[in-house]
Amino acid sequence: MRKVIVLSLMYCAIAGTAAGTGSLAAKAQDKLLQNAALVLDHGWEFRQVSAGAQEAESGWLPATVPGDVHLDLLANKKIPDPFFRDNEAKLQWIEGESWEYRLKFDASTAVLARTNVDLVFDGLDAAAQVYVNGDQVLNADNMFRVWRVPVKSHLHEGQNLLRVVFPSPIKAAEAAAAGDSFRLKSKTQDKTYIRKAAYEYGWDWGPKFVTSGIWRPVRLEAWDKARIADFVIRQRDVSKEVAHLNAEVEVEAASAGPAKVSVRYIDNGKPAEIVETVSLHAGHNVISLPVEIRQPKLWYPAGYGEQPLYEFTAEVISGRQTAEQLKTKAGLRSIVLRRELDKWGRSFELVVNGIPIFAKGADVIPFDSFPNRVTTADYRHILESARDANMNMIRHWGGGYYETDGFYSICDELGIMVWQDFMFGNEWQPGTYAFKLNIESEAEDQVRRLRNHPSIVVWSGNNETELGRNWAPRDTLPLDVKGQMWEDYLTEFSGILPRVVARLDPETPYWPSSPSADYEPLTDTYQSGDIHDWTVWHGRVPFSDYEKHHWRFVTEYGFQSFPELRTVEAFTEPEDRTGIFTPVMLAHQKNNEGNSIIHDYLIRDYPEPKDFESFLYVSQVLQAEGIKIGAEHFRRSRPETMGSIFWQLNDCWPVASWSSIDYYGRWKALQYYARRFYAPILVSPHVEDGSLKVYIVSDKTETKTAMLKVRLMDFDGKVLLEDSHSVDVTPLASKVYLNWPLKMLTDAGAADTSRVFVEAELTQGGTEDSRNLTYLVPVKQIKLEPANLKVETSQDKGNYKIRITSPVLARSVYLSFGNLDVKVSDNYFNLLPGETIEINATGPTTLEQLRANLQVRSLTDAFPIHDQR
Ligand code: BMA
Repeated sequence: MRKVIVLSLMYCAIAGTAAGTGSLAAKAQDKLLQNAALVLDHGWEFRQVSAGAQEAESGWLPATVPGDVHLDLLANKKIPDPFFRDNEAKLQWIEGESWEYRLKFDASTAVLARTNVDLVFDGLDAAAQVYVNGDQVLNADNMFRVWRVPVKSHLHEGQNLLRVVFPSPIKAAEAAAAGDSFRLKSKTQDKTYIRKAAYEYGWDWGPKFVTSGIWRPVRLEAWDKARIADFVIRQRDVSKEVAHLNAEVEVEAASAGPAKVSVRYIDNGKPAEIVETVSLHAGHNVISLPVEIRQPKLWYPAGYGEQPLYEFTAEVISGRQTAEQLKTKAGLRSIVLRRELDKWGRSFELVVNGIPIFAKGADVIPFDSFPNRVTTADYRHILESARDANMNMIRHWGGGYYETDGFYSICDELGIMVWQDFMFGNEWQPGTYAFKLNIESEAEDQVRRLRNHPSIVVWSGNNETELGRNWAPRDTLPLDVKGQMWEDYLTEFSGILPRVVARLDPETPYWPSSPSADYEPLTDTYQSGDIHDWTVWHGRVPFSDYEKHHWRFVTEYGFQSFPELRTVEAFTEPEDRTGIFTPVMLAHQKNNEGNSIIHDYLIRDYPEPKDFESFLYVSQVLQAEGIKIGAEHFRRSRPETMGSIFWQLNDCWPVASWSSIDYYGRWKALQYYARRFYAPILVSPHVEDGSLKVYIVSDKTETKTAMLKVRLMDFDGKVLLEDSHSVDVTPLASKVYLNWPLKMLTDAGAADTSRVFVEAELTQGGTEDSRNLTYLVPVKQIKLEPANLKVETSQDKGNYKIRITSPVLARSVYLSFGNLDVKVSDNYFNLLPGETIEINATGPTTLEQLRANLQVRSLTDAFPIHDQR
């Protein structure tokens, strides 16, 4: 969000010599007086540090900054593709080595003429020593901090040498941990002593690549009297009528003196400016300018309104010089995490601009094991996919890294709310004083950087550290040790972090951990806080068990599937694809027994798939159908439950995992299902208490008049029972709009309940809001007929139309296109008996190619003939 006005020093130098060109020269002179940044992103080299070779001029290879050592080795063809087959295991040596990066750069007279020159690293991963012309200027130990070091006295005219030495991260962590003798008692892991993305050490969906590198931009910043250290729009009180804001400009001044601070913005189409003359003291100054905007255009989560952003520009003028300008954007909204005692315990709901929002979404993990190859287009694709699947929230999970500004800017633009974990994933954290200071600085850096993003609606302390407080190896520790650990935990996650949030971003709620009940007791009758429901998958219970609980807010629940064949082909050889238990398929499954769990659940509901590709397909249907049960139950349970965030949206490499979109951005069945089960108005037929009840769940803020049609049908399309009536759908609520006792269904001719289904459909003015099917028997007992799909393709200008029809009910119809990049308007959908569905397809293909590659199958096609039901 924050943008430093970056002046190219090159430009200053050239323009400065253009004397006599009138206003250009004057302008250039002006700019020379402004603060300037020299971005150090070209000309880097790296090498492995080998014993005794420190001084040698050998082994240097070109490097990319920002980047990391794995990507540099790959670019220099020193290692094979880390994601192919089982290459991960062959690349573990890299983390045991030390690496060195260097840059020779010219410091121009213009830079050296400035009073202050700072070397700024936006991120070093992680343990690193930095040298300028041989002098050590920094010893870094936290990937998530911004490091600013005054270096003027170390620079000289002409060529300078910047060196960054990364000791082996494993050895550096061991050395850092050695300073804390308590770790032996508390069994705290060495790796936690260096602040580094936890997933680099491997996760139950991710490979282990513990890397090193200058992973965020680095630059020299030159300034004289003052620089703007930070600029934030504090939202004291925001309503539809008026927004009372404070524009806070933080100024670092080299010396005391007067200055003019101004803030400009556009108010209802008209430019507005607030100016204040202040006397700065040497050091850190906070200047707070009150701003009032009448009838503000508020920022809303997706589905509730627009996402307008106001741009503000801060300027500091000292003497006759403009020292610096900084721009920021703000989305004006009020946000409350409402926690009130109610009949179920204590509520947990996000209220944005006065509207209680049911949070619909998924957890987000890092987009790659090597963050620097993630592009803005990648972020956009995944986040737009979330928006397109009717999500309004993601939880940005704590085992990775704080994302780039670009990522959060896209969330701002799309109205995707972010539950932002601080980056602490599962492991117990050290309790030393030095560690506490370190994480306080980290939290300050990150909250400052991200607080202007309206999308961030919750800061949360960590992922599952509180939950795991008594997990092995901590379960057997002596009580006094546990007591000390708990004190340290509370200091960190209910002391340091919330204090930083309260100081720097008090308008955004803080939550101590995910999951947590904020230390309240939980009983069968008293529910409070958020939950990770892993009874399904880790607990191996059936999907229907989701319906046993009425949680307040679910921040994780999930089930794995395999990615589609094309993705599997990208990391395998043909011999790896003979089954899901080959060594390479197992190398791309990181959860213990994960492939067996998928298989076990699959055969509870379906016959054994007939081949490898069918297995991949059925695994996706299994996952999607399972999560649908949870998601619809949670939505039906509003207002008791106010959030459904499933685990997980994306992948960091090609793998069998809980994701709904694979590493290559390909939607799995779950993502298509999510678009339906997260529809703004959901119709959800459900068999309970001896009845078929049809719920309608509405996220709309107004009553909607719609047509509800419910039909009991057999698989050949014979309608046994039908009801169709107009309903006024209550806003922001879940209610039953039709109730058929099951006896009514059997009386209507549903004698063989394994061959019938109920279709519920909600339309407004003929347009479908939601359509949903349910069955009267468990999945295993459903007796489908082979579908014999009829497919026709045609061309319509640049697009293709695919018309599919089936005489009988066809479940989870799946269109695939071999290696063609074809986008479809829908996939994994149900086709009613006799119905024709037209799918739009786009992509770089001819009609002939499309026809040759298109495969359309439905569930029964995945099983051997004798098992098709
Ligand atoms: C929870 C998450 C992740 C994990 C997932 C699946 O523990 O917070 O750590 O990947 O479940 O096991």
